[in-house]
Amino acid sequence: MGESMTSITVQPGLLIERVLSLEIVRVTERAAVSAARLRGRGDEKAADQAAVDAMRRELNKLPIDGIVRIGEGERDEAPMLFIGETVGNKKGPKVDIAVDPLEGTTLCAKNMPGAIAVMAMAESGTLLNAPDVYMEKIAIGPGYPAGVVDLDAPPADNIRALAKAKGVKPEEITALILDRPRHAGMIAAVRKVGAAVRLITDGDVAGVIHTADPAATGIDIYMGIGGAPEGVLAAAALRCIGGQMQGRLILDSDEKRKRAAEMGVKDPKKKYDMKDMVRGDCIVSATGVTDGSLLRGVRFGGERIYTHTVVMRSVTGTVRWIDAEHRQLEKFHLD
Ligand code: VTB
Repeated sequence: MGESMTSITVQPGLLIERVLSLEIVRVTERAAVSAARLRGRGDEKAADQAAVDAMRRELNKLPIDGIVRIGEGERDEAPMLFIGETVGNKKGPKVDIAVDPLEGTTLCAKNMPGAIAVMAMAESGTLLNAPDVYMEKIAIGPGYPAGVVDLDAPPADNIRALAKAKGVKPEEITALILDRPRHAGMIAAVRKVGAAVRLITDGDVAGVIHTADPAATGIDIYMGIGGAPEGVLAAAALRCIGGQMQGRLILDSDEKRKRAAEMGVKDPKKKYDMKDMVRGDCIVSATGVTDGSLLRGVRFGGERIYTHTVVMRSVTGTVRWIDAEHRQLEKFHLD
């Protein structure tokens, strides 16, 4: 017939990873749906637990030999998805796992915008093993020269440098910052130089992701202090979509320094670049729990459940937005 068939060729090492980029979507979808059932009930613990259970159940079905590097807590304090727990059916590649089954538990409990279920899967041994402490963070999207902003520069200098690189006035820059008393000085400095501040009450993984597409989100820069585990997840996402991020653990007590050292942190004052936090290829998935400016929340439509997910792959930089309609509802184990 003379017709040539084209076939898909994927490098052998990347095949599993490519297939897993859909499997990982299932994991965050399940966690999001389970948490969303408990939206607005004022019970943070119950919502978080529902998301953790669902995420762990799905993760354990995946053809991976995974180890949780960023999880619900350290072994003695978290019964599930603790740091060091092995996940997956062990019949696949060795991978590092970072999870936040419900990022923004308070947002979910209060049914406020921006709660997500999020996870990252990375090449074995490539994720920063961050203890559950605070981290100073700064992040911007793609398209800027390396080092245009810096964690150690004053906020006003960073805003001015970013504005210059973007070719706009500082007045046209918007910074996203967690609304906490500890950020009062930073917020004042950003406003003084003329820029706008958008405050969020929680959810700085999504906060950092906002910087990747300023035209769509209106956010040019994320800055401030949030959780270190969230920092590693955000770095994984930005590694896929492009952008720059720096973070530094806040180890302000002997106990924290000891914990960090036990997890392999050699220099407690190290300024981590995005690529120090996520040293290899990764895939990241996030599903909306409540409606947010990045993702829509779960919709329960009687016969169907609707989810909205973004999944990204660092190897190719592909970002997929997945609107799913679920008809087989038993899979969610909702009752
Ligand atoms: C942030 C935010 C999280 O914790 O990391 C924040 O992204 C930092 O901690 O959603 P504090 O609340 O103590 O300031 C969360 O709000 C909750 O994990």
